[in-house]
Amino acid sequence: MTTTTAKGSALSLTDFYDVESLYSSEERLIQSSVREYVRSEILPHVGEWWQEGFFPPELARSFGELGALGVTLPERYGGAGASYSAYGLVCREIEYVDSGMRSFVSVQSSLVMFPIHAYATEEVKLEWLPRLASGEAVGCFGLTEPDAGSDPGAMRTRCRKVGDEWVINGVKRWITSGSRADVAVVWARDEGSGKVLGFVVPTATEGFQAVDIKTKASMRASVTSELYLDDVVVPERYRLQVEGLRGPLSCLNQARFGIAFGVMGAAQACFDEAVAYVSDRPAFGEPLAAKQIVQERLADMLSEITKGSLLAYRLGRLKEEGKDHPARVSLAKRDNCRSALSVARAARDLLGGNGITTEYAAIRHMLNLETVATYEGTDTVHTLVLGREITGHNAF
Ligand code: TGC
Ligand code: FAD
Repeated sequence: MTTTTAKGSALSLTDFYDVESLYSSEERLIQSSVREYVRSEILPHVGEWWQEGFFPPELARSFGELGALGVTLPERYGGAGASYSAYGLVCREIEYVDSGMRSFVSVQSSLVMFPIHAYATEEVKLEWLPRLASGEAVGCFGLTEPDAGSDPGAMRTRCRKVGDEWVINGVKRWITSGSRADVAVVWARDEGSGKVLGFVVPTATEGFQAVDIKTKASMRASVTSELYLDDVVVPERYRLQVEGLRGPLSCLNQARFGIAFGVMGAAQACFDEAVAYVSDRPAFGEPLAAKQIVQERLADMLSEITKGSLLAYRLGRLKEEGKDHPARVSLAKRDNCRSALSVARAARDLLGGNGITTEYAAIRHMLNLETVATYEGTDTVHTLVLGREITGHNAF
């Protein structure tokens, strides 16, 4: 991996604007320990896992031991009690390796541990959070349905209260870690009040079934499933203390934040690979790196990564100050996904024919990033969130 420019200046090609120096020593320590682990233990194998469509189950515990699950949660629940920026940096380091690996961590931390921490009773927090933090238990988040993705308010999954229990019926689609999960956070509309409610659902509950989606050409090293809930009964204590769409959307805010950091890791991996490749690859009597248009493309890639890293840094500090307005998160999620996709596509192209093989990382990242640009709110959804913020008109 290139760390300084070939011209020999002190500038780093992995941190051109010295953004890392803006983080605290604790944040950088967390970042470097995750970097070391994922690059030595996961990177050498991830291409093969992706090809096979496989997420090794033991990685859950490895991420737990690394402290990568529930980074921002208090230590009494098994978290690391670290900053949001530290969580962002963890996402960046993991996504350098593969977006599917980061997805696992995002879902566990932002979409399962966050709502349990924010909205469950103390008893339920103590029951699930330490196990989720260690990776002993895996979680999934069921919001999207076959006919309700961008518009989660159109969900058909229903819940109804019977005595001290809730009965849930419905289908959820595109659920990361679904068939691996021990616990699912499921969102359903109450037949009584008409409000969207959230539940902690142990997946061993009768009537719960998860079936994997096997035809993905993206995120292949990640498990994605359909969930079927057929008269699933959970006790009242497993209902989350939040009502309405703001419940699930508050979780998405956390995960989108991690994505804004994470995708810059995938982009950096593609850039590193492209720089190394064009430096050696001969064309018309000299290395590709000596060609003007190749240099322009590398300069564009470096600009995108530098701007996206600065955006993520600022978003982290805003979040720590409690100023992470959803529209700010939308801007960073949308823009950094666009940047990362453009970098990955350029890297893929600069690698020529080799760029379409999984012996190199570019096409794997490029295909994964198609999912990242789609989930957690499509590019268009975030455009319309920003448009609504700018104009006051709801154009959904
Ligand atoms: P709208 O009227 O705008 O809002 C309903 C209520 O929610 C509140 N709210 C938010 N709260 C927290 N964070 C946000 N980002 C929020 N956005 C809105 C809002 O204040 C309101 O609260 P209240 O108390 O006044 O009722 O709702 P809408 O029906 O118009 O929808 C808005 C829209 C389209 C932006 C939203 O539905 C949306 O974001 N759609 C995209 C759905 C999406 O992102 N799904 C992701 C599923 S999970 C996933 O993809 C995981 S991938 C795995 C991984 O992360 O790796
Ligand atoms: P649709 O909403 O049908 O969108 C289709 C197209 O229409 C898009 O281009 C969209 O931008 C556009 N569109 C939608 N509304 C408008 C509009 N108003 N104006 C103009 N254009 C519009 N969900 C979960 O709940 N949990 C998970 O763990 C999870 N993991 C996922 C993992 C993977 C690999 C994938 C692919 C998805 C995952 N999702 C998950 C679902 C994901 O969040 C949805 O796919 C996403 O929100 C888009 O919904 P949709 O697929 O139904 O597309």
